[in-house]
Amino acid sequence: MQEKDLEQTLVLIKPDALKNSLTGYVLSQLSEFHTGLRFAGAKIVQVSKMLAEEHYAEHRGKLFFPSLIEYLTGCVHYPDTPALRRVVAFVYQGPGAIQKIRDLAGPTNPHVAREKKPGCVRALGTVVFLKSPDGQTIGERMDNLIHASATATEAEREIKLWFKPNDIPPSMREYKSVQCEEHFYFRDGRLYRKHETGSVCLLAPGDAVWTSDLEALHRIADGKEAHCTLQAVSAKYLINETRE
Ligand code: 3AN
Repeated sequence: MQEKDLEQTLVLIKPDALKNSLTGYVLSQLSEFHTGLRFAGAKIVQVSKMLAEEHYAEHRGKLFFPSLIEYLTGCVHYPDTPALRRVVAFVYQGPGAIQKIRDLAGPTNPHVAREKKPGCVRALGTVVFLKSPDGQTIGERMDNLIHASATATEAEREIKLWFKPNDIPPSMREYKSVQCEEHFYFRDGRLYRKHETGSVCLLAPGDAVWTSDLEALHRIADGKEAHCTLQAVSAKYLINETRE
């Protein structure tokens, strides 16, 4: 396979799409027949607050951020049925994967999507006004059904955030991974090298790990600044581990 054929992108089918039974529609829009792209990874995820906050880290501090997290974690669309709060995550692979899926998704804002690109997936989304406790409109949240990575740098960050190396067949893995030779545990936002009561094992000897994650874990364990947060490394190992 040629280098350019290996381009990968992350797609999330978000809770509003699941609630409206649009998963099949989205998948058929993105099918290999229409796009020439292939699945390299797929999983059903009950999205933790930690994973949602890392995914949307660039929006931290913005007015709509808390609402965005509530949306991605499924709390908005499934307020009374936590068991149904899910996102379906995919890695798609193939020539021009990032741009092809961005084009099919369409503009971020569903109103703009309907006006500028009728027929795109996000044209079926909606915009929700955010209100202050006294009823004033203070912003908006875009319920736009799918997420698709915007750039190659974002695709790498996002795929490594949602997927472990061995969630992707070795022949389809685009980013470097190695075999871990140590133990790493996580509890209450801290990293441990030995098991502590209540800690979760992130990695054990023999596990496949993204090389960049292992570098970050070493730096964090040594008290140094890393290229990403401990949460960004840990979130994927905690996927579907516990009920939120
Ligand atoms: P896209 O999803 O098209 O890549 P981003 O990454 O800029 O767009 O934004 C991620 C998500 O944050 C969007 N899908 C949307 O739900 C929300 N968002 C972005 N900008 C705004 C905004 N100005 N007001 C409300 N929500 C926003």
